[in-house]
Amino acid sequence: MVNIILFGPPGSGKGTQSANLIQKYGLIHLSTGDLLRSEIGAQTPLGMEAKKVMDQGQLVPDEVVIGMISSKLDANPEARGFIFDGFPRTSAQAEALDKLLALKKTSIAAVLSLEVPEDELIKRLLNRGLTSGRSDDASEEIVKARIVEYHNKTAPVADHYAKYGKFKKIKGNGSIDEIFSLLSKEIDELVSEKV
Ligand code: B4P
Repeated sequence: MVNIILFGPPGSGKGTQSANLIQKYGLIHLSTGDLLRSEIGAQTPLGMEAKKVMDQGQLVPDEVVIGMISSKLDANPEARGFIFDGFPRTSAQAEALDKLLALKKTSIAAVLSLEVPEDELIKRLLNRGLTSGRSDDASEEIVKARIVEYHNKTAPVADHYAKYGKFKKIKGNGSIDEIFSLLSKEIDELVSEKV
């Protein structure tokens, strides 16, 4: 199994690149953002609670997202591996993920972190907000709050995996194809180590 965390601030391209990587490597895409938006779309109680938090640019409580990931892992016992997109976003989530994977006798192979300057992140998210209907992309104030939340709560996840030599920075600014090639080069090495 090859399990990869695609890491980086809001708007760094995690979702964009995941969509292409799962096609190439036959991995399963687990995006907590997509899972939460589907709960919001279905107007479930979980979705309605999550929306209030997301609309302020804040993170949804750990137990909610950990529960969602745990059931998705259980639902895919035959997977060749997973791309985790937008998860883990806190140290508690990282510890929970390590434990869940250990129970399945596997682990994270690498954390690939998309590095993008802040002005570019803001530009991308506001631009997406013009067409996506996503309320968390609707104003510069919310977008900036999400970036602050990232620095406060998510950046420590990098240290958690750097301790094990699993953290790698990838240039996230450039064409989508160029960044895809950089990520593929890293994943090719991980896949060849497993064979
Ligand atoms: P997410 O859905 O994870 O999304 P994101 O951080 O906004 O974006 P991503 O990095 O995937 O960027 P994308 O490819 O879309 O999170 C949304 C919210 O959900 C969070 O703020 C939080 O409230 C909640 N949440 C999710 N997971 C959670 C967790 N684990 N714990 C707690 N709360 C959680 O790209 C963005 C834009 O840039 C797109 O328009 C794209 O087309 C464009 N783009 C991408 N690559 C580009 C490139 N190379 N050049 C130019 N534009 C590019």
